[in-house]
Order: sequence, then C-alpha cells, then structure tokens
Amino acid sequence: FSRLKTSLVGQYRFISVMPENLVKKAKKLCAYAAVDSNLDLSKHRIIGIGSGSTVVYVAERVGQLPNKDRLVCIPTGFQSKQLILANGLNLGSIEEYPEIDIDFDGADEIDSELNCIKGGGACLLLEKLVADCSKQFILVADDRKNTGILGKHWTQGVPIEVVPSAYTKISRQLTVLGGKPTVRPGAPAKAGPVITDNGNFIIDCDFGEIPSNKLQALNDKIVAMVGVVETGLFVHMAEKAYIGNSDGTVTIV
Ligand code: ABF
Repeated sequence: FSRLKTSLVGQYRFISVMPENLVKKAKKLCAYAAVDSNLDLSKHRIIGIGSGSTVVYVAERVGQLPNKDRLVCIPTGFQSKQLILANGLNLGSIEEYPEIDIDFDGADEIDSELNCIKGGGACLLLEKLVADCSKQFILVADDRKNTGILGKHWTQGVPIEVVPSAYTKISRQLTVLGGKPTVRPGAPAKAGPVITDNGNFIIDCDFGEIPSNKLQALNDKIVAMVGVVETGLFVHMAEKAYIGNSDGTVTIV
C-alpha cells in the first residue's frame, strides 16, 4: 500500500488503499501521456524536469526520444539533476536558460482549478522558479493527488521554505494566521531539521482545507513574512494536469 511520510521521521500514515503496483502504473501512464501529448520537438528545446517519483517516468520518456540531443533539460533539484543525467539528457541550468519552453512536474495535491501544493520533497523553491520561467507548466500525478480542494490529504500542511534563523518567529506568525506549523525533521530526526538545497528549513503548516479563492491571499500573506523564502502553494500556474487512474486510464484536467 502506498504511504506518505508524516512529520515524524520513520512514521507513516496511509493516504490511500491503492496497491503500490497500481500507483506505479498510474504514475507511469500519466507521465508518458503528458510527454507524448505535449512535448513537440519542432518548437520545444528547453524543458523543465521536476522532482518526485512521477517525474521519474517523465525523464524516462523524454530519454527515449530519438532526437533528445536537441533538448536541454533544466532540473529543479538534486534528484532531478540525477534523473536528467541517468536518462542521457543534456543538463542545463536556470541561470543559463531563464526562458523554458515547457516544464513537467509532480504535485502533492491538485484542486479543481489546477492550483496545487508542492514541496513534499523540499524542492519547492527551484520547482516554483522553473515553473515561473516556463511558457507551459504541466502537472503529472496519480489520482490520489486529485483532491478537488487543497489541504485534504497533505494534512502536514503547506510546505514553506524559511531562512533557518527566522523559523521561530515565522512559526508564531503562522499560528496567528490560523495555521499549525511544524518544522520538518531530517533523517534521523535527532540530527535536526531537513535542510533544503538552498540551506534553509521547511515548515509544514496545516491550514485545513483551503478553498481555491483563498489561496492567493494566503500565499501573499505568508510570502510577506520576513524570512520566508517561498511557499509550496502554486496558484494558477499550471496549464494542464495529467492524472493517472488506478483503472489504467489517464484524466486530463
Ligand atoms: C515534487 O515531488 C514535489 O513538489 C511533490 O512534493 C512531489 C510529488 O511527488 P510524487 O510524484 O512522488 O508523488 O514534485
């Protein structure tokens, strides 16, 4: 059965009763469908490759293209960089290529308006930067992530990247805002908090269910706190989502 890590390292809570082999199949199906239907080598040259276990199949599919040498792939973190290299793709950087043709990335939750929560893998800053630099941003996810409203499954909350010395102050401000903040522990937890690729901490802040019309205001309030680097709320950024279903079909939202 598929599991999602809780804020306590080593402990898990179940978010789905979908058997693991069906989850993998759903991820592969949606990733392949997203690449096959959207990547056009006659017009796309610079591609964003996101993070997570679904994007593994995006990189695999792109790596199967006969003309893949024409492409330059921009990673969203360490895992993403490894995926690009492992699939024989050309690696570029966001510094060299701040204009990206199309970006494929996973999500933790997607609502009915294609807003999403990202950052379960602590790569949200570069993921948002790459998505922001992309003309097209395509989500790939299995159907457990298609929750209709954000905050339903990912009850650890919205991941927020913060400067380490500001975490206490920001945690207090998030509580005043109505959230329940938890500094994400590393592995092992006794070694301290998770450290992002940028040397920062992640606070997971539970706001319960967040209606789509409240997302932008919530994001803006969090980003305005001094010491916040970025949030995992991606509001009105995605163009389409490819959802892999357990019955072997793909839904395009
Ligand atoms: C990244 O990977 C993250 O923003 C998101 O947390 C996660 C999705 O992972 P998976 O595809 O493994 O469900 O995209």
